[in-house]
Amino acid sequence: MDGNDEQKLYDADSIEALKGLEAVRKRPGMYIGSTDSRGLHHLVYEVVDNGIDEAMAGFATEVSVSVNEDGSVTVTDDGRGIPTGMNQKEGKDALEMCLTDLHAGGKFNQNSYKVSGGLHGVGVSVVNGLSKWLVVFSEREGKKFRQSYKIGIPDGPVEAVGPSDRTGTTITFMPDDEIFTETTDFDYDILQNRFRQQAFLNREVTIHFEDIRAGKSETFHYDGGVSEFVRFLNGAKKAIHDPPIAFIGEKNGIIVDVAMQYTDGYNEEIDTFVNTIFTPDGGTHLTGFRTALTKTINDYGKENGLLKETTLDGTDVREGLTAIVSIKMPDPQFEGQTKSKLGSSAAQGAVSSIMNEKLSEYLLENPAAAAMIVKKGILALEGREAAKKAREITRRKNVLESTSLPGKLADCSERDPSKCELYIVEGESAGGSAKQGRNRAFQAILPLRGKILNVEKARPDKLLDHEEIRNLMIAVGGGIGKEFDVSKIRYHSVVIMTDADVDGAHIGTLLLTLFYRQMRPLVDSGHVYMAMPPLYRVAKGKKEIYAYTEEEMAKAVEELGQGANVSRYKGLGEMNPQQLWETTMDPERRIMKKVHIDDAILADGLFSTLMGDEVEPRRKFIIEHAHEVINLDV
Ligand code: 0RA
Repeated sequence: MDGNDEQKLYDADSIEALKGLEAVRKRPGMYIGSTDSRGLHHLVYEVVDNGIDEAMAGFATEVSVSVNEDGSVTVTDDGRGIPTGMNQKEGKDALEMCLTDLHAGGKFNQNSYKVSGGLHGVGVSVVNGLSKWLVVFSEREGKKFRQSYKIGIPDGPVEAVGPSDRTGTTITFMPDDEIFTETTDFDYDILQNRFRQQAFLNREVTIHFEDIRAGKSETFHYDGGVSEFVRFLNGAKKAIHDPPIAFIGEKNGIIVDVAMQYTDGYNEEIDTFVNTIFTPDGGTHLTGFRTALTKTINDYGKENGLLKETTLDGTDVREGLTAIVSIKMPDPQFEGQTKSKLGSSAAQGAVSSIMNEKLSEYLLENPAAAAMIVKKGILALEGREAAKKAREITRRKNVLESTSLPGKLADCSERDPSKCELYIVEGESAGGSAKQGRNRAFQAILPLRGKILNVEKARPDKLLDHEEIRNLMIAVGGGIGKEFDVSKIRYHSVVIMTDADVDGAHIGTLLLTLFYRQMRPLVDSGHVYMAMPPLYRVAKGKKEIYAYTEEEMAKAVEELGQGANVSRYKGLGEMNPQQLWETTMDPERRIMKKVHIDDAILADGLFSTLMGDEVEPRRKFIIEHAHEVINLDV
């Protein structure tokens, strides 16, 4: 092969690479999920995950991330550095291949617990293709190498730019605003949550995070790993034993890292991960954990005379349990449309066998905690049986009363749920206005008297003792708790309408807690909304303008000119039925925000913190964090 041939080969490969990145730019969603804020943040995760892969493989300990003044992001790790030097087969520098060939990363890097599958592990080349510009430095073999790119295309060859006495990789990229048309702003809280979680899951790594623009920085490192993760999730909940039960083991090349802690509450939260990827739909590792948990606790109870005739079922032994199951395995297989469920059958056996062995060991060595756990399971079983009886009674009653709707509900005449809206209104007087102002064809009104029960603190079998909860359940129509069936709901829009004050916010949170804990699919399928009443009425003569923000108010004052009169609405009750319809309920004019819970892990902790016993964390959380978990889309 002479020089010319080599040049041709190089060009041919460059064209191949170009085609690959063109595909990425044409259909970015295929590679990073979406091009909204979520997709934007995936770029950072992708680069950081590469550094964490190096840490998992034992070559790196530190990953530093910085959001720079100009909005670009720099990620540095102290791993081996991306290989450099001409790749004979491809006729191209290995570093360039890694950053421009769609699937090059995996070809070289044989780390067996690599993050792969799901949306991650697509490779830094995808980030490169979606960046206006990117600069990479690789330090290894005593030298520092550099290459830069524009929308994934090299500005020039890989160059040695100086000596180096360390190894590692540094990548700086600027997301392309022609791809990320919605936003290119990185959110401190979103990134912080992700890095904290990665640090919990990889106890060997330290993640430094700095946002120059936000003027904030933080370092995440947890020697306790998933055990500290569980403590963090339990937040303000009361644990019945501390430290969490934690163990790590290995079987058939699968590393199983588990931590669990029982609280005095009733919620079960088991979050599972494979190679640090969250698997929201569980899968084989979760099944292995659950079966082993049920078996081990029952065996212990029987052998130690704590359980006589009865056998606890899975829900009994999981009541009040918070757990993290994090496994690391080569080449995990994911299932389901969103690839959010682990399918690899080897994981089930590995998790259950390590659980069986280590959990029985723990129970034998900690008889006091073991007795409490078994006792808690027995209480759950008793509660479950009592609830079953109560349901049977309710069912029988319902047959007699032909499932009558609550008297306070002013229902709509339309019967097709997809066209129906239920307004849950704070206060009897606003409820009255809403009843008069609504379009009774498709809008139903349920007024609430005062505050509803905080379901976070109530026994599940006692919920239906509360009239307001019963009314809400019957009105919405899908049932409650584990039996909730979203296909049976009577309204496809459930709208929370409260005053724009502290009490209103509290009632809103109580309702969201009820929906999140007891009617979760209602929230997940996007049926829950917050009504947004105007904050001001600006009037002059016969003209009036409703303003929903301070800015709108200022604009309206300007528009109406001298003599404009501004009144601030303090509550829904200040509006007459006509005004309530025009400003807040008329589909043509109203503003409603859809409630969606972005990150189930965080939301769970948030609700516990918000609705638990301790006041201080609640106050702090409401002020600092509420906006980041409960995302409201207009
Ligand atoms: C390919 C092969 C090797 C390491 C890497 C890629 C690597 C990629 C990235 C991306 C960010 N940080 C990274 N660190 C390493 C192995 C190289 C060897 O065997 O020395």
